[in-house]
Amino acid sequence: MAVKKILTEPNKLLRQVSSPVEKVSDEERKLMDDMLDTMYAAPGIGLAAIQVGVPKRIIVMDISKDENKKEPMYFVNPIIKNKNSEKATYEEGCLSVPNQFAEIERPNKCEVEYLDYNGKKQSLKADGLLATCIQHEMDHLEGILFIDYLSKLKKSMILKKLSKNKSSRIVV
Ligand code: GNR
Ligand code: NI
Repeated sequence: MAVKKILTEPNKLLRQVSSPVEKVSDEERKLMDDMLDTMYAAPGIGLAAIQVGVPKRIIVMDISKDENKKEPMYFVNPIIKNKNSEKATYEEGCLSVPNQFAEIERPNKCEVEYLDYNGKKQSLKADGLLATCIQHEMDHLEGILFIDYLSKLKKSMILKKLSKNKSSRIVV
């Protein structure tokens, strides 16, 4: 178990498309354990492997509200089967875009197929925050960040702030 460094924009790795996992083995389980530690330490409700620099299609999440009752979820090679045409808007943030938040509209429900911690095939119907978070994390697997959905102006303002903070080592 280890807390890893989370990559932040601007970083080319965050734009890389992640590769499918061939087999869920101990190496992947170790990565998922470390990702979960990293996510809880941040703290955040989801994390994609690329955010710790590993370009594999692996996501961990925990959207439980009770800090004392952990409900970790693991998704390997997730595929969205169905997206609802109805939309929902959430204020999103991202550990790779620190301290920046924006309202993002996405399908309000989705169905996802994936392999679990043990490599077993699973499917899940998600709505609410779970649906939003899964879609946010799956975007990471394609090298997409939530700021990509904003207007050019809003996006460039956020990127400017981030580069400034990075170069002067100030974290606001
Ligand atoms: O911790 C996180 N919170 C969050 C809130 C609204 C929508 C998406 C998220 S995911 C984010 C953690 C993160 O960056 N995952 O990639
Ligand atoms: Ni994110």
